Amino acid sequence: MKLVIGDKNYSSWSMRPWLVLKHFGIPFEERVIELQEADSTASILALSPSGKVPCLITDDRVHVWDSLAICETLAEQFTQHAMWPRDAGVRAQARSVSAEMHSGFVGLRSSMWMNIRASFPGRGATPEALADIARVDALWCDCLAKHGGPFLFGDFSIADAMYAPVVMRFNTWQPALSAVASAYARRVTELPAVSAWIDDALRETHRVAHYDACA
Ligand SMILES: N[C@@H](CCC(=O)N[C@@H](CS)C(=O)NCC(=O)O)C(=O)O
Repeated sequence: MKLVIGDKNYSSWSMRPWLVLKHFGIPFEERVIELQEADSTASILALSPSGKVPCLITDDRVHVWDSLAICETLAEQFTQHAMWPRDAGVRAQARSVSAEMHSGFVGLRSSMWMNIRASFPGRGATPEALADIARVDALWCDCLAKHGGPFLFGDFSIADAMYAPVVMRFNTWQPALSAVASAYARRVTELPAVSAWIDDALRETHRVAHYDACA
């Protein structure tokens, strides 16, 4: 099984299925394509029909693109792992918060992009980003209160993987968060799979100038 991803420093969508594979100990090969270079699109298109990363290529040559579709496919294939909560009602809630992340939070995503190596404290705080951050904070607090932590639905699940890139954004841009949300962000950052992704991002040498600059 091969996972095609972008730079670990910048590619927020790539981080999600990579974490699921790593956290649950599923062996896979990774292929990193450096983003925003002249040949990036052609290199991605050779492996991913959408022209986007991530894309999972399974042994039988099935291509699964889009981070949430990959996570769903992994959950279906590796049922021995509770990638989604086992309880149907809780699973529905976990799917809802994951889908909310997947299709929303445009204000946050556009003003506070993922750049693990960078530190831009207090920047990017547009009204749209702040409204999204307030919703993320409330959603995390609600899940942690209802399910008792340490992760959104108890044990680490796809829902946490979906929000891990948001944690990376918060580490870089450092918006004000509630104590509960800050503690959750710290727990996610310290997870072995997340630490491994961060270490790899710190070692990368490829740079995308416009993501490294903050006006
Ligand atoms: N909804 C998609 C989004 C994928 C996406 O936008 N990936 C970006 C990198 S993080 C990409 O492939 N960019 C390459 C390009 O636009 O050329 C997913 O969840 O996988």
